[in-house]
Amino acid sequence: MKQKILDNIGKQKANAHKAFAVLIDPDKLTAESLSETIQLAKQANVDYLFVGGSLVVTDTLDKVVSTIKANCTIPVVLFPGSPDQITPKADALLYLSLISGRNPELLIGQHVISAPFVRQSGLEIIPVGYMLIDGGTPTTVSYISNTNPIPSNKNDIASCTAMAGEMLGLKVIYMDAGSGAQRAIPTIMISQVAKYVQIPIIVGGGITSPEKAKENCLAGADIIVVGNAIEKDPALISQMAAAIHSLNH
Ligand code: 1GP
Repeated sequence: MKQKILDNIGKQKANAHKAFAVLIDPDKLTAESLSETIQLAKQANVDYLFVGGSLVVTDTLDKVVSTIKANCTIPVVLFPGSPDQITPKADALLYLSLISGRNPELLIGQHVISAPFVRQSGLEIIPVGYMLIDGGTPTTVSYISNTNPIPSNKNDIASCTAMAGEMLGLKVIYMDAGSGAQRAIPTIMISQVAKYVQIPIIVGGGITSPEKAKENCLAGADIIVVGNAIEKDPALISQMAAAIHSLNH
């Protein structure tokens, strides 16, 4: 099975290259705002476009991904809130196991049900240990997943969860405070987790400033994901990208 994007993420980590992913929620975009986001992402050399949301209530996923693919070469990575948010038109799929929670459906159950469909899609599969961290207020993802996030001051729980995920063979850890979180993940927790795992770390949820994005990278995040803040202010794409990429040689 092809592993182009995962290989690239691994190479970027090996070269200490920090990457920026813009999260596109198909429900929150108009045709105009999608086209603006694509243009700004191209200009800012955004590394990845993640597409998905906890709840995709419209049927625009396919169309959004086709539009992105027709207009830029930035890899499109699905970040699905549920197994029906999959389109073979994307480049890869974050195959998420919610390892911070104790809901068997999101650890393995839904994966079993959707396995033939996912395999058939031909998408590159990226096995991800997905860790929800408390962001100060219940987010859509904690409500929908029916799981408790890891408390934001429990660095040891976060580190052990990430370590277990790595030893189970997951290829990436995604630390997420949830979309629109009141508080982003504390830098100290990111650096603790980074100390204990070798695999790449994605960090997202509630990141609203380029400074915070940069701080997270210095703490050990390899890919920063921003969605909400960019929906409110698309100009942040270039500022975030500049802050993150300023750390690359
Ligand atoms: C959510 O990590 C992503 O799953 C991005 O969060 O929308 O708060 O940037 P924001």
